[in-house]
Amino acid sequence: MRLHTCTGAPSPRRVTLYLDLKGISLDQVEVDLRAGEHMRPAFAARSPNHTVPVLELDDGSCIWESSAIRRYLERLHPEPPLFGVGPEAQAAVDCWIDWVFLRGLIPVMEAFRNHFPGFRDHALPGPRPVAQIPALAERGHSLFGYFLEDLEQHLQETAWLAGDHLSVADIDALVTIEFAERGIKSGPTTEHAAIAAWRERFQERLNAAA
Ligand SMILES: N[C@@H](CCC(=O)N[C@@H](CS)C(=O)NCC(=O)O)C(=O)O
Repeated sequence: MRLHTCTGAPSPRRVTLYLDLKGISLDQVEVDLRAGEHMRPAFAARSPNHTVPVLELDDGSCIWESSAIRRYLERLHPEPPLFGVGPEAQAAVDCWIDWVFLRGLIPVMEAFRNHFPGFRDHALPGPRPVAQIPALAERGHSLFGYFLEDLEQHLQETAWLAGDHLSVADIDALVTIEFAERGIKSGPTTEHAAIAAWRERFQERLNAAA
């Protein structure tokens, strides 16, 4: 089994952070997105979307969505659980995964890909041309601001996004914030004290898992 990945890109990071917290070690193959390696036929055969991450199994079949990769690995390695334990906790994790995706990750992606000239006609990943819409970049910045406000308020009441236990929803929120800090130069400020404390807790868990 090997993971096709690209260091620094947010979607692969949703998986590599998961691997770190689970203590799973996998062979990793670096895909050079800047050089367009993912657009070549060899890679296209692994992912219809031409995106990373892709988990290639030993029989050559491929799982080409970060969410699907994590769920697959969770079935193989249930401990420590990162998708919640029991129906209610699992439902809460699912709710927060979707919340982060819609309220955080998509806005940051729109702010990033609709702004930089390098993404001209490639505002969405994939093989089809997609025009940039500058207004979406602007809207992405505003929506990310709301995301931070709402996350701050939520984390004032709970240790982790979905309750008492760290889950993949926390991974996705951290990936979103790191992506925004690097990609669109926006992020939490001193006003976001609960987010800062949550990041410290997260880092402690990563240190402990290392
Ligand atoms: N929904 C996919 C999104 C994957 C995705 O967009 N990956 C980006 C890197 S973060 C990519 O491969 N981009 C290639 C491109 O923009 O052409 C997942 O979560 O796996």
